[in-house]
Amino acid sequence: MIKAFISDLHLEEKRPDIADLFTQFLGNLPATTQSLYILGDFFEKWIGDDDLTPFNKMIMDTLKKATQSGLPIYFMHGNRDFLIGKKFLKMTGCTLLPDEHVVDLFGTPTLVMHGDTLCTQDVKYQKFRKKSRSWLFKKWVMLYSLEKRRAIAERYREASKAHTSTTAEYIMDVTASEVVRVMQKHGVQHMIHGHTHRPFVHQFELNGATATRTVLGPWHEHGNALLCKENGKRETIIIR
Ligand SMILES: [Mn+2]
Repeated sequence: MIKAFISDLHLEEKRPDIADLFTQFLGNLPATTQSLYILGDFFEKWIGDDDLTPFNKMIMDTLKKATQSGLPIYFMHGNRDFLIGKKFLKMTGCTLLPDEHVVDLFGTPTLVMHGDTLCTQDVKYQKFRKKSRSWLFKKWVMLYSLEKRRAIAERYREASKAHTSTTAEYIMDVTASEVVRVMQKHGVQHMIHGHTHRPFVHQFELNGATATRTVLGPWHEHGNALLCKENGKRETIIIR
């Protein structure tokens, strides 16, 4: 049996190649794959479940086909697609997970997250995050027309680009103490997340034993996924 993990595909209309990689990835998943976890930023942006462009519909159909063929897909919000809601889930058959979720990896409890909440030194972003995730903000945003929301999203994207290009690298990486705090909170020794686009398996000591933090890679240059097997083995696959 296999549990598969991906994040940060940043799917968007102007990169049909990434959508192709995703379809290819789904089609080539081993038959023993028990479930797929998408840990956020699946889309480059999501302005509401009513934004049913041909591209979005095509991606949703791909997801639906997979879930209907018997592959459970678990979905977590990223900072770019947190407006994914009930309609999307219903149309695709995906199940939404909370921002912090413990997966039973064949006997090893493993915390999965998008990863943005771990970057606590980015105070400006955390402030925005807190505001934007409230139901009130979401409700308010959804009152705007699709066109207006598209413009707002574009503005946010520009602001975010400017912010990341002027913010120090270390501030945009995870805060070690926050990693420890959240792992202790859930009583786990292992964690998987995305967001930082710095794929790596970090090993460190926690509670007198080895702990790991696996960072998933983005799909800008090629697809990549983490496959966790029943025997405890892990494999990172590259999709080209
Ligand atoms: Mn992200």
